[in-house]
Amino acid sequence: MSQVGWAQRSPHLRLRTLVLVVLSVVVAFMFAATAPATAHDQLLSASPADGSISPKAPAELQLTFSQAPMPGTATIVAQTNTGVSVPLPKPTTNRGVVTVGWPSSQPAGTYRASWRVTSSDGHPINGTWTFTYGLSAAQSISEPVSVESTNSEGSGLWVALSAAIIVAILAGAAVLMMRLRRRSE
Ligand SMILES: [Cu+2]
Repeated sequence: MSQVGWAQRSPHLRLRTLVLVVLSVVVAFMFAATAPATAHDQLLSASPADGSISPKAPAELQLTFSQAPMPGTATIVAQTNTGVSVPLPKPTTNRGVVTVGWPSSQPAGTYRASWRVTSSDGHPINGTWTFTYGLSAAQSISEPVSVESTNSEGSGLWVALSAAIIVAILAGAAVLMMRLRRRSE
C-alpha cells in the first residue's frame, strides 16, 4: 500500500507530462500571439506639455514617439474648452516626431488636442492632451487633466496572461486531484 511500483505510477507520470507539455504549448502560443504588443510606439512627450500653462501661444504642436510612426498616418485635432474645433493643417512626421502648426489667430484659452498615428508595428494608437496659454493659472479651466493613451493591445495582453494563469491553476488542480484519487485507491 505504501510502496507504489513504477508500473502503477507511470500512467500518472505520463498524464502529468502530457498536461505540462500542453500547458507549455498554450502559454508559448499566448506569448507569441501577444508579443508584438510590446513593440508598438509609445508617446514620449508632447509640446506644449500635457497640463501646461504658458504665457504665449505655441507656434506648433509636437509629439515625440519612441519609434517613427508610419509616415503619413498622423492626425492631430484640437478643440477649445467649449468644444469648438480648431482648424489645423495636416501634421508632418519626421522620424519619431509629429509636428503640426498652431494658428496664431487662436485666442488665449485651454485647448484639448487628440492625436492618432499608425505605430511602426502597424497598430493604430491614439491619445489626448490638454494645454493652456495666455491665461494665468487662476484663470485657466481647473479641470482634471489626464494623459489618455489608449490601445487595445495592452488589455489583450492582460487577458492572455489571465487566461494562462487560469489554465495553469486548473491544470495544477487536475494533477493534484489525479494524484489524490490514485493515493486513495
Ligand atoms: Cu503595437
